[in-house]
Formats: sequence, structure tokens, C-alpha cells
Amino acid sequence: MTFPLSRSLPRATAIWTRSYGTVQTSPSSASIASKIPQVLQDAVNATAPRTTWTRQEVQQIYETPLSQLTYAASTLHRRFHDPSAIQMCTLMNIKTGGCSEDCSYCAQSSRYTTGLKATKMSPVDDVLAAARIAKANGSTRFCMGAAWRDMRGRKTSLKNVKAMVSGVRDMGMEVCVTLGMIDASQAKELKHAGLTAYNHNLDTSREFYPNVITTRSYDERLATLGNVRDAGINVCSGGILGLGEGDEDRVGLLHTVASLPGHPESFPVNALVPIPGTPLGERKMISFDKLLRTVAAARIVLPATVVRLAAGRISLTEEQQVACFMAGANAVFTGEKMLTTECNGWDEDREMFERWGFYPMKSFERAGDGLAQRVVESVKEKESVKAASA
Ligand code: SAM
Ligand code: DTB
Ligand code: SF4
Repeated sequence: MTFPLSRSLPRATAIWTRSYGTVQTSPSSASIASKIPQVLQDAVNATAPRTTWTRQEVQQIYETPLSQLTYAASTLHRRFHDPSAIQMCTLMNIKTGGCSEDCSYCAQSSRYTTGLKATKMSPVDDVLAAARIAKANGSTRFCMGAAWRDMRGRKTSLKNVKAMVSGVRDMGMEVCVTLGMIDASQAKELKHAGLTAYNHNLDTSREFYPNVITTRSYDERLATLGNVRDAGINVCSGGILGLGEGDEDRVGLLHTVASLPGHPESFPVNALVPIPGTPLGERKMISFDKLLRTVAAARIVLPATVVRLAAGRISLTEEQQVACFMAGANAVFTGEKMLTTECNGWDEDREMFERWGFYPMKSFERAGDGLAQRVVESVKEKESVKAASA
């Protein structure tokens, strides 16, 4: 189904429909239209997220010529989000290094000599002080990471993490943690403490995953995501680009998240930051067109999700970042540091936002429970109001 051309549509959608949907006026527009797969034309008209994607459909979307793909992504971005609002999230590593896992990209694995000094868990007060600084600098979400495989046998640590979660929530910020694998009861405890979101990345496709990590499986990762979802916590799960994977693996990752029972509320797109001493320490940065293509395809198959520019943003030019925002990315990590690597700072991000007409997203603007359902309802409501006044 295509929307009727009317004032009820955002202008971008109307132009899309005219060019690629019902009216084709010139041979050149017809030849462009022939490169737009039907699945993308349908996706652009969506008013609700769908979880029934086939891998072939995701591949067709991913393979669309980049200029058309970004245009489609931008159209959907405008329907489901305020395209000027970008979420500012600050990270803190609350337990650095000494991790038992063999993730071949990670500075914190004890299996590689990266020069990183392992630390004990940070005291609750220090973490709350850092969250206060993040808030004062404009961040509305605070994410705490720990270099752990899982939370088994970490009762005292969990108690402290819960105190951190409640403390940050009491400041009016969204709060996210990434602690490795968690079971159903740990997820419930974290929910009870006020946790907004849990980050646990699938990283890549199921097929490529064993080339990157051997000490825990893809299915174990999916089980943690299920525990998080069942506890009523928002899911933040994405990937890393530039691990040596191919287009088919980026498609595989997108297909996996887009066909989960509910889409993740947040999809981080990390570009590998090569860490000397790790098996991937010599890899070159993913090419920008592949990064942009992945961002745009994510916006299309996960229309209601916050797409997060994560690791590696520091290596992008300002113009490249803006191209990503225009193709659907709407969150960044900002502040003094990522986990162990450099991060774009608050001041430079604020200046960039001002130059290009973006502003920080408010807390809980996109992160509440039942997000997808609320988006559907508000899109329907807006359309019926506009249709009535047309
Ligand atoms: N230990 C927990 C875990 O693995 O789930 C939480 C921390 S872990 C560092 C969080 C995520 O950061 C990883 O899943 C990975 O996607 C990303 N990451 C880690 N090192 C990275 C690197 N060098 N470049 C890009 N992304 C990286
Ligand atoms: C995510 O997807 N990326 C962030 C956050 N979630 C925890 C972490 C990126 C880490 C980059 C490498 C480092 O700083 O060690
Ligand atoms: Fe450990 Fe997480 Fe790093 Fe893997 S990504 S080595 S689990 S800290």
C-alpha cells in the first residue's frame, strides 16, 4: 500500500511516493525506480515496525544504491522520530580489564597484552559523581560498563550496581548497564532498581561470530537479550563493523535484530577501534560507505529504534557524522572517554549540533516501555488529524 499524495504526508514522503511509487514522469526517474526494490518501497510506507523480515528482504534493502537508501532512511526517520533530536549518552567503565573472555577486538580481555591495567569495581559515590558531571554537560543517559563475562557469583557487585542504577535514575537520567551475560532473576533485580536499558551486543552475524569470540555463543547472547526483554528492560543490542566481516554478515546482524520478537529500543553501530595487542589490532577502519549503508539499513528495518553511533565515531569527520544523522542515526556516546578509548567530548558535540541544527534529545523521549506500540499509536493519531484537516 502507498500513501495517497496529500498534505497529510511529510514532504519527503510525498516526493518519494511521486518519484518511486505511483507517478513516473521521465525515463531517468523510471530507471532509478527500477533500482528501488519493492520491499524498500513498502518499508518506506510503514507506520509500524515489523519483525517478519526475511534475510533476503534485508539484503535487498542493504544493497539499494546508497543515495536512494539514505533518502528512504531519512524519510522513515522523519516519520518515527524528531530528526533534529540526538540522544547524548555518557559511558563509564566501572570495572576495567582482567576479563576472562577472548573477544578479539577488546582491550579488556586478559588474554591479550594491551597494556591496560585491570582495576577493581569503582565505588558507588565515584560513579554517581561522574553521572552528575555528565548530566551537567547535557547528557541525558548514563551507561556503565564492566569487563565481566557474566554476573554469576557477583552478589556484592550486583548490589553495588543496583545502588548506582537507582542513584542515576534519581537524577532524572536514563540509565543503562553492560555487564556481560545475565540470567532472568538478575534482570528482574536490575529492573526493580530502575534500570532503563541493558546493552548486550550480538556484534556480528551468527556465521561470522565464531571468528571473533569463542568463549560464549551467539545463543547465549540471545538468551541474555531474552532475559532483559522479559524483565521489562529496554534492549540495547548492536554490532561492530570492520572485524573482517562481509556485507552478508552486516545483513545477517540486521536481520537477526530486526526479527527478534520485539525490536531493540537501541541499536549501537560500533566501528572497530583497533587495539594494539589484540588479534584485530592491525585492522583498517571500515570504509565510510559501508558504515553509512549499515546505519541507513538499520533505520529502515528498525524504524522506531534509536540508532546509536558508538565506538569509532572519533575517527569520522564532522561531515561524515552528519551524513549518518541524516540517514537515521540519532544517538551518540559523548564525554571524556568511551570504556578504554577516546571519545568525542561534550563541547565539540554541542558545537557540532549547533552548526547543523541538531539538539539533544530529552530523557525518556524515546526510551519508555512499550515504545513501538506508542509510536504506532502516535503515527496513526497524527495521520488522522492531518487527514481530517486536509
Ligand atoms: N563485558 C561486557 C560485554 O562484553 O557484554 C560489556 C562491555 S563490552 C566492552 C561492550 C561492547 O563494546 C562490546 O560488546 C563490543 O560490541 C564493544 N567494543 C568493545 N571493544 C571494542 C572495540 N575495540 N571497538 C569497537 N567496539 C568495541
Ligand atoms: C556499545 O555498543 N559500545 C560502547 C557501549 N555499547 C558499551 C562501548 C564501546 C567500547 C569501545 C572500545 C573501548 O573504549 O574500549
Ligand atoms: Fe570481556 Fe566484554 Fe571485552 Fe569481551 S567485550 S573481553 S566480555 S569486557
